[in-house]
Amino acid sequence: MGKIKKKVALIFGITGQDGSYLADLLLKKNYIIHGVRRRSSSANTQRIDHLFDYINFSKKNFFLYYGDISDGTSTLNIINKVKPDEIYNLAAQSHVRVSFDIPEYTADITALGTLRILEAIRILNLKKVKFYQASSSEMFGLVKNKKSLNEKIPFHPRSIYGISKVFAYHTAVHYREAYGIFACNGILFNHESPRRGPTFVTKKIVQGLVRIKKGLQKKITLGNLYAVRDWGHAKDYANSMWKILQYKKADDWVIATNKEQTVKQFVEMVSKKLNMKLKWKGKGLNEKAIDINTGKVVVDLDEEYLRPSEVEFLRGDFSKAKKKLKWIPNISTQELIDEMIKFEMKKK
Ligand code: NAP
Ligand code: G4F
Repeated sequence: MGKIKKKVALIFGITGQDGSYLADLLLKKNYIIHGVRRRSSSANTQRIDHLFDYINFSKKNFFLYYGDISDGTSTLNIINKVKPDEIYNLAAQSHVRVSFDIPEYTADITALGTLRILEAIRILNLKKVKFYQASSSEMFGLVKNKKSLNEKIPFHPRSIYGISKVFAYHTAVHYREAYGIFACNGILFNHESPRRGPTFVTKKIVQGLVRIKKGLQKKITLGNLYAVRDWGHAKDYANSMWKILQYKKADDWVIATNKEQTVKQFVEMVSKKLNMKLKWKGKGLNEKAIDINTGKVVVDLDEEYLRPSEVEFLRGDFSKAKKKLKWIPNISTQELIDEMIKFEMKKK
């Protein structure tokens, strides 16, 4: 009997939150993993450094390349060298607020970067490769009815990030229809973890309140407290990415929990777990939370964190993924918060 050939995955964005969970998962599934990292002046591999405990260098199951999806030639060269079975495009300028400050750069990476990868697949004539595009609930944008959003709801993006993701989404659909490439979109709602970047709201809240509890910080300053999000765990969502590429046909999928919280409710869930009793007072930008035990302001607001246009409501209907992919979220928002708090508590 011949040896079963190991699957080869190429991950753009392996150093990010999702890339690191996906790498964990695929290593457990016995894949050979190739990842693309950007050159940076300080370390950007913290989220994958732990992998070196699992990597078996003699079996050659993990490789990193310097690359950047703004650079079409090197992107094509890496894909040509690796000739993967599966490509996951998780690379992006992924911060919505920042996309208002650097719109042109965001479009170059988040929109055109996807095009560069798909063009490379087409030019190299890689007929069998499966491609995953990290699409986003941010594409829904301005939602008319506050109901759960599924794959049929039209997009109305509210930021250049969202617009770039819509471009990338349609580019993946186009390469599927025009060239027969197995290109899929995972339309993922917000997902968080201890590995979340520090300027996303959940991490900012958990990290900030834990530091206040430890006496290392006085308060956190937020923006819109009333935005509604559907927050899942990145580990569950990485599993959905893999399932999407294992499905018999290329398609587009909403991945969510179908539960909602406001930013303010998230603050309350975290503070409750930390035994901090909060009292809210004031309105608009003057709204504040006071720690009843200390009488000190622990949350205040600043317009710096507001967006010129906001996505007010996101809750996803993942019934298609549940039915066809047999995917469901396993980790609740409370469990997510508990894990994020535990991680921050351990920090010195
Ligand atoms: P993240 O933590 O910000 O990771 C983004 C990754 O992209 C990092 O590895 C980053 O490298 C890399 N990257 C950025 N610019 C690049 C470039 N020019 N060339 C190559 N790589 C580049 O984001 P995430 O939360 O893991 O999200 C993964 C993907 O899913 C992103 O595309 C995001 O837009 C999308 N998404 C995320 C969510 C969510 O809630 N997390 C929801 C829907 C969709 P460095 O480490 O060097 O910065
Ligand atoms: O944590 P956020 O920055 O995430 P946002 O904008 O929803 O984007 C994330 O999820 C998208 C999926 O829907 C991804 F595509 C995207 O890559 C990213 O991962 O903000 C969440 C909400 C927003 O409504 C924001 O206005 O929290 C509100 N918010 C309130 N105060 C804040 C803050 N957001 C941030 N980042 N910082 C604040 O101080």
